Amino acid sequence: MWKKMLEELNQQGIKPRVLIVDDQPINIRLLNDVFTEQFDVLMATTGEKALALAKEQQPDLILLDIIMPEMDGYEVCRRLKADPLTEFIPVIFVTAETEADVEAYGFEIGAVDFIAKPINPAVVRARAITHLTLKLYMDNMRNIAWLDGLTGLLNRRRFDELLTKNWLLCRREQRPIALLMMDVDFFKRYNDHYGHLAGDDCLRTIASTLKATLHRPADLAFRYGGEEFACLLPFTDEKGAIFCANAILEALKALELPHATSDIGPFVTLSIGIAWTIPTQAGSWTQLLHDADTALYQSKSAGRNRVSS
Ligand code: GH3
Ligand code: MG
Ligand code: MG
Ligand code: MG
Repeated sequence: MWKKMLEELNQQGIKPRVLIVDDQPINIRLLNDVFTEQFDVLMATTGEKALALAKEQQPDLILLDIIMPEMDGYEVCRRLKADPLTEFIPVIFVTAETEADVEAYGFEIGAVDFIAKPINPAVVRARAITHLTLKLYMDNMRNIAWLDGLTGLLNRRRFDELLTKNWLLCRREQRPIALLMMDVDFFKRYNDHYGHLAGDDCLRTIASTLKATLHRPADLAFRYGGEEFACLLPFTDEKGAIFCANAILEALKALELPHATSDIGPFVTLSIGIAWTIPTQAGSWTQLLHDADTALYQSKSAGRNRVSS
């Protein structure tokens, strides 16, 4: 069953990506021979390089050696699992260390499997394909649960989860966190004038504008509800948040999307509210949400198409 799924992917011209990490080139070569035909193979001989490649190339699977000079496989695995950009990539340890407590520890820090060296090519392939398939199923599930169907942005459910998560992260590191709340101006009239399908298209265009405008990998864009959007900017203070908000308004302005019935037209515009803080032990993220809402309301009442904080 697993094997069939990989064959189907290959037939569609899709090669899943596997990252092989080992300090010994000979081991990499052996594993490469196992995967090269049906997979897109990436290789790293140090932990540092592995982490950088994983972030950049988003492999579907990582085969990880444990004993390596400088950063060992355990540390690589811990860091992969701690980073939101790599936490869902399955890690399989490939190692000559076959003691049960070593194996148990590997599972504890987030590995999905263990393969003993010297490797048996058929076993490695079978296990890799099994985990790969599970990963692809999980990706689908996460997409259904977390993405908004219309715009492809993260949805409100994911907003709630990531707001809490990033709040705690910024509190731990005593770094600022900023939130932008956005609402399309006179959007009811847009629908009334251009029709609901055109309204949907407009929301999709705004969503891609948000995505294209945010540059840091940690920045997150959401469809908060109907014609409301949010951007969560960890490690960002007021200055950074104002910069992002203005960049969003500028990018939208440059598109010149017609809105003939807007009081401040003739183009589609947004109102934005900004809030930011350095989270404290006593504080809560609900205050951030409340402050961003208040600021958004200010932008609306001050004439729309503007940023308030
Ligand atoms: P304001 O400038 O004060 O924000 O005015 P507004 O008309 O944008 O605000 P209001 O809340 O009255 O209207 C929001 C509109 O957004 C009404 C609703 O039909 C529309 N809307 C919400 N979700 C969707 C959607 O998924 N697709 C489309 N086409 N329209 C949507
Ligand atoms: Mg080694
Ligand atoms: Mg609204
Ligand atoms: Mg609106």
